[in-house]
Amino acid sequence: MRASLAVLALALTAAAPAPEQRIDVALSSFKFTPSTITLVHGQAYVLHLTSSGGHNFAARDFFAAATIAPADRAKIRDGKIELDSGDAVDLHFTAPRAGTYPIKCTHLLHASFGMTGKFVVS
Ligand SMILES: [Cu+2]
Repeated sequence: MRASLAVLALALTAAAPAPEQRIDVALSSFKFTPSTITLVHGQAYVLHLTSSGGHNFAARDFFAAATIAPADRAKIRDGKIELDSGDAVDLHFTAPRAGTYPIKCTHLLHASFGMTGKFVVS
């Protein structure tokens, strides 16, 4: 019994993921700060979004490719996370394959006013 517990403890240790890194992104009229988010494939992150207005964080290709924590999947609707002024949303995920994935706010004209960004995964 003691030996099997030791094996279990070793297995849990080996499976432990790298520490999660936090990324803060502020949504405001009309920008994402920062607008470029650099990630490393396979690394775990928590994306902390805050908004000072009614905006969304639309990143359909990224959300489809990344591994989103099951408890956070319902925060994404139709490839977007909607935020009202004062909202804060945390999204836990593991970065997908290398590439560049666009981000925008899909509210009327917000992207044309400059509310765009991108994930760059290496
Ligand atoms: Cu917006």
